[in-house]
This record gives sequence, structure tokens and C-alpha cells, in this order.
Amino acid sequence: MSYQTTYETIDFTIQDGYAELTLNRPEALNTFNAAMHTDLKRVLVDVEFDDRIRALLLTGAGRAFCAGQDLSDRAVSDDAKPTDLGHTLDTLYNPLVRKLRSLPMPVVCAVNGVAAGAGANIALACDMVMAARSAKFIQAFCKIGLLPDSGGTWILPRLVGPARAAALSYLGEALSADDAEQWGLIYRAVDDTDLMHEARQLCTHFATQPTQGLAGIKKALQASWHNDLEQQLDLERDLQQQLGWSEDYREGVAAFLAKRSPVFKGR
Ligand code: T3D
Repeated sequence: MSYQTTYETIDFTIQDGYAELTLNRPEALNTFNAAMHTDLKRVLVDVEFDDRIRALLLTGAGRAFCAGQDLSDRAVSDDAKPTDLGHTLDTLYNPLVRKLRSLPMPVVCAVNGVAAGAGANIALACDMVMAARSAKFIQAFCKIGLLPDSGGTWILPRLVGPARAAALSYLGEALSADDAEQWGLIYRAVDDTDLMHEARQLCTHFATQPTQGLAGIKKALQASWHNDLEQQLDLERDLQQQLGWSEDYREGVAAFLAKRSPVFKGR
């Protein structure tokens, strides 16, 4: 059974144990506006607490994934006060990144077309990123006098190293999906016609897996960016201790010993 909800700027479906969230302002290249931030905030709170959802798939409608902030909301005449971008990051973009990074399940991004500005970095905040071969990643910020936000200056050097992060950020040139895969920016580039099928298959797979275990992996991998080995060993111990008490661990071991397929319930 599938449950579909349509918001002003996004489509949201729950099916086969995972949720699919589609940015849906194709006529505006799925750029972020106030309504989209409101819709995303509302739906992601539901995702976090709905135990039918064991993975999240994020994608975009139409030819773009997301071209970042809708700049038509940022035009200012000479005598007007510009928008306080510190405030918009603090209240809109940063909470969105934090939410995607902290959801206790894998978040898969299917980048169906151009991902520019915050659109690129929201994609990169997801746990696994697949992209259509025709998609491009563009750190467009430098072209309008800004810096890569939504975690861009944090994640780019970590994923592709300082030299390539600098080139992407200073030049704002388009990086193809194939190059993004080769550089280690994303997991995989796939043929355009295969993207949604492959991304959905991945989410369907995650929906049958030990959700708490996957959430533990997510937490530990993220913490490894700032922990030293001692701290990471302690974290692994603490998380593994909790996972060792989960129903899914018990089921995994029992199924292995009985030489049968496990049935994980996400508990
Ligand atoms: O709160 C805050 O403001 C702070 C946070 C900032 C976060 C950010 O994301 S800042 C960065 C904003 N994004 C950009 O600077 C990207 C701008 N867009 C582009 O560079 C290009 O449009 C694309 C590379 C995304 C796509 O290029 P292309 O050649 O495929 O399409 P196009 O012809 O440039 O765009 C199609 C239409 O979409 C066009 O409008 P038109 O001529 O058909 O009426 C274009 O103006 C519009 N469009 C594209 N991106 C945006 C946009 N309109 C408003 N805002 C956009 N971001």
C-alpha cells in the first residue's frame, strides 16, 4: 500500500517501507523558497517519527534536482535593506542539513538533473548520492558573491580533498555526474533512465535491513570526521552495546545460525 501527500512545493509518498520526497517546483528548477522550507520542515519531522519509514529518498521533479535559493526572492533595490542571509541560514538551511544528517535511517539522494548552490550541498548532505549521467553539480555561490553554504565548505574538502574543493568553490564550474563519481563526491552516476529504479531499489533494500544498525553506522561514520581513534573506539563500543540489545541483532544471529534469511523489523 502507498500513502501519498501533496504539499504546495513537494510530493511525499510512503511505500514499501521507505518514503520518497520529491522537490516539486519544476518551473523554478525546484529552487528553495519560504514555502518549500516550511513543507520540508513539516514532512521531515513526520519522517523521523513514523516507524513505517526505514529509509528516505530525496529527488526533484522535472529537469533539475534543485538550483538552490530562489534568487527572485532576493532581489533588492538600491535603497532597500537586503535579506539577512545569516538569519536565513540559521533558521532554514542549517536546520534542514542538520535534520537530514540526524534522521535515524539512510537518506538516499537521486540527483535527477542540475544541482546548484544549496541544491548541490543539500544533495551532498545525504548519506548516499546517486546521480543521472546528465546531472551536474555546481557550487554557483562564487558567481553571486557568496560562499558555499548548507555545509559546502565542510563537506567538499572532506569528500574530494582541499585542491578540488577549492577549484569547485572558487570557479563555480559544472562538474559532471561521472566526474563527481570519479572524484568521490558521490556514490554512483547511472544512466538517466535507470536513476529512479536504482535509487528505489536501494531504498527498498534498506527498508528490509536492521534500521537501528544502519542508524548506528550513520552516527559513527559522521562522528569519525571529528573524532580521534580513541574517541571513535569508545563511540563504536557504546553504539555496538545498544545494537547488541536490539531485536534485529538477535534475529540476524538466529537467522545466520539457522541458515535462513533474516526478517528484520527495524527494532
Ligand atoms: O537565503 C539565502 O539566500 C542564502 C542561501 C543561499 C543558498 C544558495 O543556493 S545561493 C545560490 C543560488 N543558486 C544559483 O546561483 C544558481 C543560479 N542558476 C544557475 O546557475 C543556472 O540557472 C543553472 C546552472 C542552475 C541552470 O542553468 P540552465 O542553463 O540549465 O538554465 P537557465 O536558463 O540558467 O535557468 C532556467 C530558468 O531558471 C531561468 O529563468 P528564465 O530565463 O527561464 O525566466 C533562470 O533565471 C531560472 N533560475 C535558475 N536558477 C535560479 C533561477 N531563478 C531564480 N533563482 C535561481 N537560483
